Amino acid sequence: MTGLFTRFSKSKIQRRQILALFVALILLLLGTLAFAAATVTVKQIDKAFDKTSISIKAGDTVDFTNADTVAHNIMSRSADPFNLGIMKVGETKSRKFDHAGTFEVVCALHPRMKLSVEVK
Ligand SMILES: [Cu+2]
Repeated sequence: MTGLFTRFSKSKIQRRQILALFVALILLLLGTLAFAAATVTVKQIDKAFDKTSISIKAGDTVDFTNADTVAHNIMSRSADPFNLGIMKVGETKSRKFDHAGTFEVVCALHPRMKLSVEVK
């Protein structure tokens, strides 16, 4: 009876250890996903951005894809300025946003094209 109890207790402890290890692994995975930087795609179609605004986290990247029939020049004169240069049809250029704030992104060739990027 004592032997059976000991064996039962041992396996229960082992099961708890395996469960604890499993929970730790899941938490680690969730933590990694929560802190992983994301990439958001914004397309240019018909001389416009396919979104008027996006909200991202600091460290995230925006892929600007020219899905239009004309060239574009994505840039920003805001507090975190950048200029991706001329983008040919079908071309994608990326911009990583490291600083929090709201930035207006425009096209130097088409002044009506505007995108608000909120970085949290
Ligand atoms: Cu343009």
